[in-house]
Formats: sequence, C-alpha cells, structure tokens
Amino acid sequence: MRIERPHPEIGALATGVDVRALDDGDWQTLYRAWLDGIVLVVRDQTLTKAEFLAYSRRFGRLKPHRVRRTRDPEHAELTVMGIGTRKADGRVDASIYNRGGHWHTDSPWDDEICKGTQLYGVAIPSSGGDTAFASMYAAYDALPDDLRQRIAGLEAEYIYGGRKREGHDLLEPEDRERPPAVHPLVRRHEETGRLSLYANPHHIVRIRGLSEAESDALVRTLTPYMVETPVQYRHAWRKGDIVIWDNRCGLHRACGGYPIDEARIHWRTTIMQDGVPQRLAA
Ligand SMILES: O=C(O)CCC(=O)C(=O)O
Ligand SMILES: [Fe+2]
Repeated sequence: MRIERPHPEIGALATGVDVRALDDGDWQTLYRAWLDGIVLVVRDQTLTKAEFLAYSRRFGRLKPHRVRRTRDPEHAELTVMGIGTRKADGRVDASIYNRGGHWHTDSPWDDEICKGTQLYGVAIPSSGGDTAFASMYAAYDALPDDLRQRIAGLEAEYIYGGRKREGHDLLEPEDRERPPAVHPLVRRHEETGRLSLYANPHHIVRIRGLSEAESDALVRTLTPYMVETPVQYRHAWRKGDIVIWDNRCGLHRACGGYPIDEARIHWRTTIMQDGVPQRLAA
C-alpha cells in the first residue's frame, strides 16, 4: 500500500490496497491517514454493496440517511446518489443533479454527530463532477483573535436545507418539520483533539442568543474563512474510488458541471460518532 499526500494539511490518496482484505497494520495506517488528511481516497476498488457496507462499518456505526427515497431498497444504510437527474418530463431534477452543491458538512441537522461520509464511485462522467473539500481546522486557525473570542461558547441551530429549506422536496412530509439540532460553532475533534470551525453555511438556521440579523451577519463574516481557505483538496473521480471525509473538521461541495446525460452514480454511507471520545496518541 502507498499513501500520497497532495497537500500537507488535506487529502490522502491510497493505492495498491484491496479494502476487502486489509490486515490490521494497513487498516490502522488508512484510518490514521484519514484523520490526518480529513479526506481519504482509496483508488481502484471493485466492491459489491455488501462489501462497501462492511468496509464502511469499520469506521463506525452506519445510519440510514434521512432522505428515504434514495436509500437502496435492500440496504437502508446505503444511499444511491445520482439516479434520476431527469424528471419524467425530461427536465433536469436539480435536487438530484446538484445534490450537495453548496459548501456544507453532512447531517448537522441531526442531534448525533456525523463522523464521516463515504462514497464509492460506481459511474463517473467523462468531465466535471468533482468534489471539493476544505479544512475547518485551517478555517479556525485563520480567525482573528477577536472573532475567535466572539464565537467561543456560541451554538447554532440547523435544519435540513437551512432557513430556505433547500432540497426539502427530497424529504418525506413527516421528516420536514423536525426540530433543529444544536451544535457548537467551535468544536474539539473527538479523536485528534484539534479545534475547528463548525458553522455550515448551508444548513444553518441561526446562532442562538443572537437576533436573526446578527446571526446572519456573523455567518457572513465566518463564511469566507471556511470556503476561501487555501487548505482545500478537489477530487477528480475515477470509477472504483472510495472517498471518505471527516464531517467533524471539514466542509465539502459537489462541484457539478458534468454532462447531464452521463451517469454520475455513487454509493454512500453515513458514519456516526459513538461512544466515549477517544483521543489518539500524538
Ligand atoms: O456528490 C458529491 O460530490 C458529494 C455529495 C454530498 O455532498 C454527499 O454525499 O454528502
Ligand atoms: Fe454532503
């Protein structure tokens, strides 16, 4: 197995390994590369759904995604992304074609912490369709002291699609009116112990204790630190890639721009944070 780091602070690319037959040493190396790189790519895999689920479970407990209609009918924990980019009348279905097209973390609208998300590239278009990732450790580190002091201890509320409820048509009616989930704006990573900015411009409703206008202004102030950080990795997909990202310390965005009539299909798993936080030794 070889691991390359395209940037010292984000991204790790593993080759020469079959995730169906990992020994303990390679597993530890991959897991550590994921924590260090925020995003881990494993190239050249050939997996069944059951094998992808088994590999995903090594990272933690899987949770079926709140969007029910894109769950695999036989495996609720597996979401199939990218089916149905055109509606029956031939028009583009933006909620499928552009799914994940805003900078965001996954599942901040869930009370539970979403540790990671893993995608497996099943069908990849001939151009476009990249996924971009940004380090929220770097975003936090770049904040001026006064801004850091201002956000210390603040918490924000999140619902699916934020105040505009974007993408709500993907949800079943009974899932549309759930109460917001609350998470701190600055979070300490359960495993690395590092602080990161967690403000999620897409799904945020408001910062608690501030008026709507003050909250919006603070999110506007924080957003450039998150989305303009130079600590980014942009993944150009190949069929057979597995990409896992850490939602505790990174944002991501589907870049779109691929030919609408070419398939872009991924299998997806959502991995949750469980148990007593366990710090890795430095
Ligand atoms: O399709 C992509 O590139 C990313 C989609 C996304 O945001 C997700 O699966 O959480
Ligand atoms: Fe996402």
